[in-house]
Amino acid sequence: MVCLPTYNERENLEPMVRALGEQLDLRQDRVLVIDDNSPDGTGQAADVLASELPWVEVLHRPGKAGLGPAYIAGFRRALAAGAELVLEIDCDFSHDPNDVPRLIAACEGDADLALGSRWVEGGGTVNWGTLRKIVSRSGSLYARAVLGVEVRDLTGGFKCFRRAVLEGIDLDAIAAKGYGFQIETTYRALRAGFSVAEIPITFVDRRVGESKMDGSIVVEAMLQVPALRYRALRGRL
Ligand SMILES: Nc1nc2c(ncn2[C@@H]2O[C@H](COP(=O)(O)OP(=O)(O)OP(=O)(O)O)[C@@H](O)[C@H]2O)c(=O)[nH]1
Ligand SMILES: [Mg+2]
Repeated sequence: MVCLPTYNERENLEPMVRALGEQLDLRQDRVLVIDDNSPDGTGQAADVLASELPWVEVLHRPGKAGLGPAYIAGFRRALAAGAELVLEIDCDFSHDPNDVPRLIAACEGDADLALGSRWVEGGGTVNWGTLRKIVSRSGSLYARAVLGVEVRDLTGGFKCFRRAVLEGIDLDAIAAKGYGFQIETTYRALRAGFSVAEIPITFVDRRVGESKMDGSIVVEAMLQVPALRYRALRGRL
């Protein structure tokens, strides 16, 4: 099950869903659009697609509540539907749908959790300004140092989980909404003893639509990293 969270992605939605369809085994794989009542009508566009394409489902949520809660709702739906692998991917083409099979293959191999990673050999970013690069790289370095883990790209949102990982981490306990959500799911997976593989990807800055990222998401993640470490040291994670 590919979880595709959307907020005002009207222009990107259909090309993204169709591009995913090219990469998936449509006899068994599904795309789940998780829309937070986008004012631009992305949710209705998703319904139209779902009525045409039997492998597309839509989860409508009442309003913008952040990426983390949207993903958790999507994960629950995927688990309830019996999904063996659950993917996360952004709907703005920053994550290349053509890379999906490599993430799936990693989880069909040894990895319990496969991360699309910008900061390993072979990975990188395109069209990113220097500031964005510095924020992202230093964010991952900081989280890595504080948490004491080897993973190089902790903030990315292109991931494939085996269902055991989502069942084995306490989804209800995750409060973070932005990058912190990505850091926390990976950290919890590592703490629970799951194997994490980093698959090199090239991240491309969004072509159309507006960014929903803002400073508060960065601050949330910065504060949350030491809190996570503290909870882990106290044996509460
Ligand atoms: N359902 C839902 N989706 C969201 C929310 N915030 C962001 N998204 C979606 O999550 C994905 C990532 O969000 P982006 O705004 O691209 O965040 P980003 O990649 O950090 O920043 P940019 O690429 O600069 O826009 C996109 O598909 C968004 O539409 C939200 O509150 N709810
Ligand atoms: Mg984006």
